[in-house]
Amino acid sequence: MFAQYNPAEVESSAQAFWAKTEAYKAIEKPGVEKYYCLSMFPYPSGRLHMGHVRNYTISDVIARYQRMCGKNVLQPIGFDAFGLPAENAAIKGGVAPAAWTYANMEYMKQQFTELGFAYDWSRSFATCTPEYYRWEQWLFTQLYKKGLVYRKNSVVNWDPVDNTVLANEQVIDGRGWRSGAIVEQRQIPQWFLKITAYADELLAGLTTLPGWPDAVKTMQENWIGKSQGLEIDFALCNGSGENITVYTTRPDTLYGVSFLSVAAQHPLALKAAESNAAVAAFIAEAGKSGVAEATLATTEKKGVPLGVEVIHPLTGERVPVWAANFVLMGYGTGAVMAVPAHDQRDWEFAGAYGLPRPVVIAAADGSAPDISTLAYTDHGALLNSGSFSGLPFEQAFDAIAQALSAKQQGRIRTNYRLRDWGVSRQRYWGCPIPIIYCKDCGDVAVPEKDLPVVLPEDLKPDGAASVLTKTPSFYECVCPSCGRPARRETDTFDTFFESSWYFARFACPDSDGAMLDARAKYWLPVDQYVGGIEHAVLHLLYARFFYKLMRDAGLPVGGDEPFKNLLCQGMVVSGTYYRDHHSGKKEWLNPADVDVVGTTATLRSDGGAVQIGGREKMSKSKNNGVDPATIIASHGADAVRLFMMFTAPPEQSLEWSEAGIDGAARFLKRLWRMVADACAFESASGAFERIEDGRQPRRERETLNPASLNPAQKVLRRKTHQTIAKFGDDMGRRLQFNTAVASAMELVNALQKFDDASPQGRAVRHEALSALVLCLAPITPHICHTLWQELGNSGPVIDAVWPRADASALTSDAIKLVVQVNGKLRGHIEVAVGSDNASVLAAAKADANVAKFLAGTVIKKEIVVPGKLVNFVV
Ligand code: ANZ
Ligand code: ZN
Repeated sequence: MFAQYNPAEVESSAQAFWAKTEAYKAIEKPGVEKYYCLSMFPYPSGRLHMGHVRNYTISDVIARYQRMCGKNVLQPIGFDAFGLPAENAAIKGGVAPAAWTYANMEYMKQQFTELGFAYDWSRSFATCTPEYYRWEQWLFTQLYKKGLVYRKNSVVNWDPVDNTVLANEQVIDGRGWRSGAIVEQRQIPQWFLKITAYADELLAGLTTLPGWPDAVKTMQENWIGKSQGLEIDFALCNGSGENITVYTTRPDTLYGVSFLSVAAQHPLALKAAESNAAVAAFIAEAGKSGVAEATLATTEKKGVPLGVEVIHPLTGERVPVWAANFVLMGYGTGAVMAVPAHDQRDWEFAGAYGLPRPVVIAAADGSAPDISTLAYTDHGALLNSGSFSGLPFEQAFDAIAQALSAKQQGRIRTNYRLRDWGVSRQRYWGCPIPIIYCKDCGDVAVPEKDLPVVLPEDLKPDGAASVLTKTPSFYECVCPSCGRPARRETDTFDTFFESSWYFARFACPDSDGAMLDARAKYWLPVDQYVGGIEHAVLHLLYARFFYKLMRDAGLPVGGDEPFKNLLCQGMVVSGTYYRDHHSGKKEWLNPADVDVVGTTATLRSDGGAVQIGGREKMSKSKNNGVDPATIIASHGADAVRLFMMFTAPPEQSLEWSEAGIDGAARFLKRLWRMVADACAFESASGAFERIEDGRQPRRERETLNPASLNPAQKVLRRKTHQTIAKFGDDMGRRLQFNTAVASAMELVNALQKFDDASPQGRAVRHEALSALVLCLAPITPHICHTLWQELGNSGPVIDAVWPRADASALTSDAIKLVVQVNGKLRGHIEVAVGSDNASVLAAAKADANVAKFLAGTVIKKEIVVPGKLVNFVV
């Protein structure tokens, strides 16, 4: 049994044991502290990639550590199973999306098992099952009743050839991915969730999350984008008594207004277009290009005068109104007071159309700032602003707000950049939106007793328009209110819907009387969430929003926030290799097929040279992905896991390297050998008999007696307890697993040098090996499962108690000495205080580097300066 380390054998036997004993099945235990550890669940694309492996290994290590610390751990996994790839596969290959999805899930489940992840599979589900999505339909109908759901027209990408709406990723260079037709922007009615009603709470909640990375909180804060400003009314000069209301965060610049700009879709622009061809043309052009907020700052500023004027509320001057391409209809009031001297966009616009740029804010030294090359956008004392001149920003803000409010031409307003969440998708493979359209009753939510609205799984999408719109058996229905024939909504939910609450459902996946039951109260919130930074905004914001919606629907969630601690792991990157193709394109070669020596790389198959590119995130486009399945087969899952945890701190990017994986495998082999040798030794020395037939050997060992240890034994024991302390801190508090592993490697090195067969020496070694196996168990669970048994323990290592450092062993009575050869520094050693000269000299000679310099020489003199140094004269 205890021959060579054979990862495949060790791993499959540990996995079989865990499966047989349902080792990771989580059961609610009132009174026992729970720990809910979760990774972002995968889309069932078919195969795991290294990014997945890293993500899931990190949370698995945390879950296993917490379990050994005595917590009642839940670590579930499932599949985010709706979405476009399944539909595309169905269009291409003629496979039903459901069949494709389930087959992929099976394969991925197998991969998860091979990696040894401690999942409670009894709680697993795919989000495409009616048992799951019925509850999000139910929540939607509740929100509909509360007025938190509404329908309005909104812009989509429209493919005029395929007659279908396209997702952003299906628009390539402005054309439909299948038809190649130029994509149009179309307004169609869509459903929205009023996330803006929760904007303030979503913002305030961020301050209650000390366990989240600051970067993520900042991104959410910016996305919500709260701003304090003023709405100001400018009266139209046409004597109609109408106003244009603008929103500004800089009322202090009011005297610098030289025109107003409104969005192309602003009612005033639309009205002007009726009698003004230039305005009409401008609106048509703006409609085609569509305004993405991200590109607003950089696009060329364009506009057209509307031929309308307004009156400045404080100076009474006439100000012209323009339509401008950088003003969004959906933000503020869709109208802006332009201050070209102090806003860069207005500065550019004024430059393009020859409009004045009056300066009204002073530079820091009180003089007028130079605005000849750029707008001056800092705050400062007011200039040329009537009675407000000289006031600093805050006072000017308040004074102007007051002056306008007295005239009933202005009011303070808070604005959010956050938009309501458009949840309609014109796609087949998603959760049906539970609404029925009745000619007589209007929009009717599907009553609870009729839920779920089941998505037919056997339809064949063809890429043109959602197949649901061509399936009368789906959309023909009866109005729940009046009983007359009606039509069902054929749009489905954005797939962010499913991922916004799956973590809560894991607490009670089989609850069929309610979306969540009392078990949710026990497990929620998630104690540790692990996932990619690409989800820092949308997924995490929607999940936080849903949590509050569920809370307000009276469901038993714990607290106000779903994820107590968040860890965003870094990317897995690897080298890229290519050859220049005659076509001018690069042919990317997989790193697994390339040999690299120094700075030259050759393709293994033909021996020819290849170019070395940069290190980049593993991706299909650069063909630099390494398939986890191959590496597990060649090195074992434990080596992959160890590599992932050792090579970099979790939030930094991790560079894939063959040498790194080899190193991890070598370390495990060494650990195995060391335990094997220790056990074999004890067997040979008669401490216990080794029984090969699998019965537990009798393992008697002298108990460790700390008081009786000699200096060298004390040093090793101290190292053992330092390692335990380091692991506890790194795994529990810092989540820096790489430094923990480094300390395990040091302990292995120290053990290798420890040559002491005395009974207490063996006891100290045994303690060190046991500590190593316990500490590494969360990271390399398979090998530790076997080694723990070999060390003579009866229960499985997953149920062992996390070791605690013995404080008395930590107090150092060891000191560091410098070792010299002929007066030159050659090494450092650590010895116990009070060690005699003989043992100090022995330790010095045993140091590898010192030994190198002593090899083949004759030592003429040995000098020991107690507490300081050793010098060999040769
Ligand atoms: C005058 C002004 C002077 C402005 C100045 C800025 C600097 P946040 O902070 O993001 O809320 N704005 C208002 N509505 C807009 C819209 N629909 N589309 C494009 N821009 C809009 O930004 C508020 C500022 O963005 C407002 O303050 C307004 O320009 C502009 F020296 O008003 B400001
Ligand atoms: Zn009706």
